[in-house]
Amino acid sequence: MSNSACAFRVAPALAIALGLLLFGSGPVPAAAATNTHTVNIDGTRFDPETITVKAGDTIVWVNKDPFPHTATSQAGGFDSKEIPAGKSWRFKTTKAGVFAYTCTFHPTMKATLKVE
Ligand SMILES: [Cu+2]
Repeated sequence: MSNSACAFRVAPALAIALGLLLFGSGPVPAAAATNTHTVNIDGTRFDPETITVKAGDTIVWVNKDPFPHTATSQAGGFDSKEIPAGKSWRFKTTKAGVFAYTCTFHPTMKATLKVE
């Protein structure tokens, strides 16, 4: 076997290795123009209690408790209605503002959504 024949066998493996290296360390592809943010509902609390997003972003409230909750802005803006245990509800923001919200079942649950 000549050296050149050997090189032909090695080259594809090198190319694959290089490709994996580039793929693994390359920049993460740009996210979609709008972002999605998660608010967990866990232990009868919103987590995080304050979240700041850009208008057009989507918020997903994930109810991790074994009983229902709501995410309700009583001043207007949004109302999830009942989010059953283990379910989630998403809301796409449209306009800037500061929205205090609560759970209608548990008035001690208070949180704030800030839309910039
Ligand atoms: Cu609740």
